[in-house]
Amino acid sequence: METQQSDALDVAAIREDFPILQREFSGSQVVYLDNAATSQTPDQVVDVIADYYRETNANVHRGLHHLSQEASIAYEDAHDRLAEFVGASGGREEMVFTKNTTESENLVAFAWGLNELGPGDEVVLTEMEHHASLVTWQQVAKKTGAEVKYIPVTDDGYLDMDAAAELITDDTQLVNAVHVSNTLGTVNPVAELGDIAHDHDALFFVDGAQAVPNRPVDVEDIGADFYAFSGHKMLGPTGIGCLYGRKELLEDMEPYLYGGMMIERVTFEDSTWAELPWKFEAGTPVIAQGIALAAAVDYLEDIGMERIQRHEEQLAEYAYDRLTEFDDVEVYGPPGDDRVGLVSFNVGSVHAHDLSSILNDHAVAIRAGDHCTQPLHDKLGVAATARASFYVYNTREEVDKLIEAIDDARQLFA
Ligand code: 7TS
Repeated sequence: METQQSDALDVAAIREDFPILQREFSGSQVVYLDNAATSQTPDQVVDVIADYYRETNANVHRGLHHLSQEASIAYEDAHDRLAEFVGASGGREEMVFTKNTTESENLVAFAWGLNELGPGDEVVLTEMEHHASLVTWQQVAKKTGAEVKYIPVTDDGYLDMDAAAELITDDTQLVNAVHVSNTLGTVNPVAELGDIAHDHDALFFVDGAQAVPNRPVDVEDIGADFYAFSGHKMLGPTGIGCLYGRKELLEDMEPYLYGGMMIERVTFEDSTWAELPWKFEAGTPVIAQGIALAAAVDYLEDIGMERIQRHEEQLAEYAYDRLTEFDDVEVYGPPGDDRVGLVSFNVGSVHAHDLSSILNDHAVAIRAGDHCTQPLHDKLGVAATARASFYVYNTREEVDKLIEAIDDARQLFA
């Protein structure tokens, strides 16, 4: 495939690291535009996983033998690397490895929320939350008698910050907001939201699943008390997520899962907990995944997060402009020059699933459905949207292929 050099990135060179992008279906090379669901993994990260299992594999924290020591050091260092990547100055003590963003959300909701919330307390979310936070806080609210409130989304896809200032009150114990919406592509003013939360002594929890992969993130500049993200959306493996938490908060919190590895001392009567972050990592942890995620971070930083952000924004703006040329295509969310690298849309009365299936005939991989934001889709008045999402290896030519395939679908359904 012809690949042009974007003014932000040398995409042709990057694509060499992703052999999966050479795959063909029915004679067409795959155009992978489902990166908001999961990203591809470069050879450099695959090699780290393979090398780990070939050369180092052992359980961590327990063994006195060489292999266990090597694995332990690499695994612990990976925590420092991830902490540094998102600006957590406390290092590994502020960086818990989980399974994914969803588990990071559950960790805070159950380890903190279940113990701290009660009747009269409020948790403020946004109408553009992913089910990972929305469903989780709903359940904890039910168990504790607390109430969940939602900051509205405006018609053009932004958070209504005036409403936020009204909704967040001294009854608010925690505000949980997506940094970047996986459906609208909106980048939320998280630092501003954090200030409002803190003015009312509420904690501020950011779901960064769609932000950490594509922009520089500094949890301390944002003022986040907790910040969650997933490895598999940022060139890392599946099965690992991260939870940044301010050290004092994590120290005060009860564990989330109990068992081996997270204890200091156990008697038949009682137990005490290991130091941070191990107190929150019960059982054999995500060793290979953690080490590989640190390698993914090296890969991303070699490219440069500002450049990745610019590349994605350029692709999204181009896709937005091309899509809005069709008068029967509705695009959701902010204008093309003010969004991250994803575009959700519908074509006339064609169901998003049918559209996705026709695009698949052209080997164009997009997502169709509610993207785990059903209440937001209710608000948009649609059951489903089609979504194209871009990453470091995508090109303008691939956006052109997307548009050609959509045009084909339009004519088929006309
Ligand atoms: N939060 C946001 C903003 C997300 O986009 C996702 C995943 C999650 C949380 C959950 O991440 P997980 O790693 O725990 O699954 N979003 C999507 C998506 O948009 N399509 O597939 C998964």
